[in-house]
Amino acid sequence: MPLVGCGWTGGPLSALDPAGPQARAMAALWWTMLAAAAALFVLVMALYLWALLRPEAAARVPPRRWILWGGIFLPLPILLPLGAAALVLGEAVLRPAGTEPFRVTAEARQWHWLFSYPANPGAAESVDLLHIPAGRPVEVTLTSADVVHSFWIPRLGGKIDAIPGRETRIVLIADAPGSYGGQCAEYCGTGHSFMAFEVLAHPQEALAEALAPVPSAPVPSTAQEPAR
Ligand SMILES: [Cu+2]
Repeated sequence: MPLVGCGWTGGPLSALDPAGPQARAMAALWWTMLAAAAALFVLVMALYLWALLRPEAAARVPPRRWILWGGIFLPLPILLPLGAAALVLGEAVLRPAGTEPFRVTAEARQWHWLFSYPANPGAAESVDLLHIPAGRPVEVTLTSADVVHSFWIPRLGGKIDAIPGRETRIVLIADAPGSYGGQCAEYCGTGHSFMAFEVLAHPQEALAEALAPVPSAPVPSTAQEPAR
C-alpha cells in the first residue's frame, strides 16, 4: 500500500519517487541516512541485549570503556561515511551540471504562486501553474509579497524559502515531460495547506506554445438585428 506523503510507489508529492537529478541525489541521501540509522539501531540493540542476557559480563566493562566504545568508536564507522555521502550528494543538489538554464521568477503570496518568464518576452504569467522545459536546467528566482513561504517540488528537488525583500534561487531539472506537484512547505497562514501548484514539463519544441498567452474569447454582441 503506498504511503501518501512519501511513498516509493509514486504519487505527485513523493520525494522518494524522484524525476530529476537533484531529487535523485536527495532521495539517495535519504536512503543512505535510513540505512545508517538502521545499522546504528541494530548495533545498539545488540549491545542492549548482550547486557540484558549477560549482566555479569556487562558489569565487568568499566564505565569509561562504555563511553569510549559506545559513544565514539561504534558510531564513527557509520557517521564518517554518512558525512562523506552528504557532502558528495549535496554537491549534486547545489551545482547541477547542464546547459544555460531556463529562467523563471516565482512570487509567493498568501496563498498563491505567480510565475513569470522574463527571459521569454510575450510569455503569459501563470498562477499556480509553472511551465518548464524537460531535460534542461530551470533556474527559479523566488520572492515573497508578504510572509515567508517555501517552494518545494518533491519529485524534482528543493526546497527553498521565498522571503520578503530578497531573492533566493534554486535550479531543478525534470528528466521527462509530465506533470509534477508542488507545495508551499513553510506554514504561512490559514490557507497554507491549499498553497499548491502544478509543474508542467514540456518537450523543448512545445514550450513556446505552452507559454503563449491564451487569446481571450470574443465578447458576444448583445445587440439584436432589428426585425425587418
Ligand atoms: Cu505556506
